[in-house]
Amino acid sequence: MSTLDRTDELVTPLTATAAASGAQASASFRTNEVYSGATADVSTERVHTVARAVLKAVHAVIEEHEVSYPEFQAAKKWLMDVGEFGEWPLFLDVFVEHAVEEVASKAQHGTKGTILGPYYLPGQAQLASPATLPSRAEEVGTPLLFTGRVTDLDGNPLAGATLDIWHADSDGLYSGFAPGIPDGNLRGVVSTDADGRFEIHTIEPAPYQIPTDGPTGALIRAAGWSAWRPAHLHLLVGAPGHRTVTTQLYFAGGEHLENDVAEATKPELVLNPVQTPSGERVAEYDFVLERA
Ligand code: MBD
Ligand code: FE
Repeated sequence: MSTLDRTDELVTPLTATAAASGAQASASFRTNEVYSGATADVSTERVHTVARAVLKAVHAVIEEHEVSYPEFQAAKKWLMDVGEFGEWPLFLDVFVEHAVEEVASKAQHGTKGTILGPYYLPGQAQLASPATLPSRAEEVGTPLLFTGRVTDLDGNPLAGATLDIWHADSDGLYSGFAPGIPDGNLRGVVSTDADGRFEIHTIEPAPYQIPTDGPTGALIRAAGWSAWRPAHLHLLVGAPGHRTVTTQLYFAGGEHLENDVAEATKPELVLNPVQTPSGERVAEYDFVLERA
């Protein structure tokens, strides 16, 4: 495992660093309600059962692979680095959250969910449909019209449903977590019209690469894994009286779709955008919400 120099500058203006985005993601995790459960009251019995099972699994790996003292100490250093770089939200959402989501989704109906990830921020601009997400005057990227309907399980339109949408820019960077991008860029909360329809104008995001200058990137490099997620839109889709769906939508034919490092793709969550004469690509998707 490669060694990381913790004395690297923590924040270089206008350069995205693992430590800076990790600090933002950690602060967001601690303050934003969407991650609540962080304060969940868990019984002694349950902590005993799950924590003991985790430790037993670790012991089994050490025994099976005859992990040595130097390897144990290198792993300890790496775990300390993940904490110091604020990369626990990133690491856990990339490598673990999909398993938790798969358990949760067993009892769910309607549009498939997938992982939330570390880059959600609440309180974005409220926009009526048709809407255009806030973007920079110089925003680069293929124009995208994302459109569709929100209905209940019986196909009845849900007027006043909300799509809380956020996505990376054409460099794969998120506002609020990378320097030099205005707050709220490529984020918004869009309400459906009387027929449950929405129209959202934005640009196509680029694939996302795990930061290469932090401990998560170091592990990925040391293990020879891919550091990429396919391009995606993040969404929280909700309506009064209905369960909010946390999901992501991907792009057919896009890079990394078959080997998402976060294992968060599902065949039902792939958009098939069509080219229009104006140069804008149009992607349609209908959401189905179950009652809360
Ligand atoms: C992302 O953009 C993301 O969506 C997830 C789940 C993890 C890391 C970065
Ligand atoms: Fe993402």
